[in-house]
Amino acid sequence: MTRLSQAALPLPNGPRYDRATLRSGIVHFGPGAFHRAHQVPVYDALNAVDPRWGVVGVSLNSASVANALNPQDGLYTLALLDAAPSFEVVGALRHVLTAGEGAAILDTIAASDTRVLSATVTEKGYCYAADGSLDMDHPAIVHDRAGEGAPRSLVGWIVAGLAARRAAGVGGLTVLSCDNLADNGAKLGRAVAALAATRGDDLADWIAGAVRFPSTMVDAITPATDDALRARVAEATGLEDAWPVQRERFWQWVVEDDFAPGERPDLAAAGVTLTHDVRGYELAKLRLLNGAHSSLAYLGLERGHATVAEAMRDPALASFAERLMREDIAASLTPPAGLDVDAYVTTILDRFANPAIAHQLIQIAADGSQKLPYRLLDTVRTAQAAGRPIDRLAVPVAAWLRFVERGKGVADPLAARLVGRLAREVLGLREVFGDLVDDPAFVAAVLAARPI
Ligand code: CS2
Repeated sequence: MTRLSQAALPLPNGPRYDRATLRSGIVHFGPGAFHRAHQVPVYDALNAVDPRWGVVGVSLNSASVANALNPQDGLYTLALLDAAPSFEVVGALRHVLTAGEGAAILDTIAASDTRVLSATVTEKGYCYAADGSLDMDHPAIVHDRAGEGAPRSLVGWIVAGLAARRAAGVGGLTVLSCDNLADNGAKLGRAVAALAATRGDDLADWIAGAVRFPSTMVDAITPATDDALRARVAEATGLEDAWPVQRERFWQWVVEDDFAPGERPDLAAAGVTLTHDVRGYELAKLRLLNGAHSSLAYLGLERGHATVAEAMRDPALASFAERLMREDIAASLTPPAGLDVDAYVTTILDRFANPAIAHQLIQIAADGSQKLPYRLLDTVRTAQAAGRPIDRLAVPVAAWLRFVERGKGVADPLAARLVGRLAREVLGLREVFGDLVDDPAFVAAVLAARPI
């Protein structure tokens, strides 16, 4: 079977423009499944009229994306899964660089065509402490502060890249954090400023004047790629693709309208929402969708389910998730004008139940120590401050504690301090629970919470 690559074009299912005219307007750290399923297709739509928005990916921790996609000239297939699935070949990703290609990474960030530096590196990729500031004691940040050799952290690469950009005299750009963290842009801006300030030059001042860090809300359910998807794509397209991606048809991207001056991608033309109130969207999505997702993951695995859709077919779990969202989480939100929270919850429940998507609960269960603070614990804090009960919110937190105590399938940067530990011990981890460690009502509610 022929492998997907530039030589196989043109194809009826895309890309719908001449890739020879593409320029690289975007440098993206973390070109994994989520970025390629959610954002690269948005740039593909823009390139059909304005081919400045090609993407250069940078994969810091693994060469596997580069090894799979560079032989395909960056091309890959996006499977959109619903009752009538479709398969599109996406063209906007041009090349993937790895950490060993430091000079090329810096040159790309410093190129005048580059207008956006974005990231999807998951929560742990930012090296933040529990209070959301850059963890100056994180080994990668300690290394990057010393300034010897190539950076190891995302924030270190951004600072080095911005220094190269200033030296090249090409002006600032926009840095877009696209992970599931509240205030993701503002947090990244503060982290970059903090690391730049340790350099002993005036780079931090230049960044403050030339670089913008809008916050974003990203949403599209994107199960990890597996061999079943590779086989399905080969059958549907007649081409071999080493790393296709899959997602539901629904997608949403809300971006704070705060870009650096100069050229920028016309994201609104491709269906992205630009707003000055991104926080309301971010919190609604993180607390409702991701909060319910993590709850279904820990409670569902315990009840023997493998996927979200399967968990949603379990009436006890489906009704728990619905009540958690409608009664407990919704009360913690101040939705932006125009967001009907009840209708939003209904859409989320429908999306979770999508039988065309096999979203593994164990994938969602990963990195709980990094996810729970944004997904459930902030909601607990809001409920307590308003004097509302937290019993139901404590149920998934307790399920996470049982999950890490059992240890089966736990993938988490804090795994060594979680696996096999008793609930009471883990509840003392300030990196995860912050001030809630000292809150007897919270600790009592979690210890009292029973499985469903
Ligand atoms: C999921 C998210 O893996 C997880 O933790 O909750 O990836 C979720 O599917 C996306 O945020 C949906 O936009």
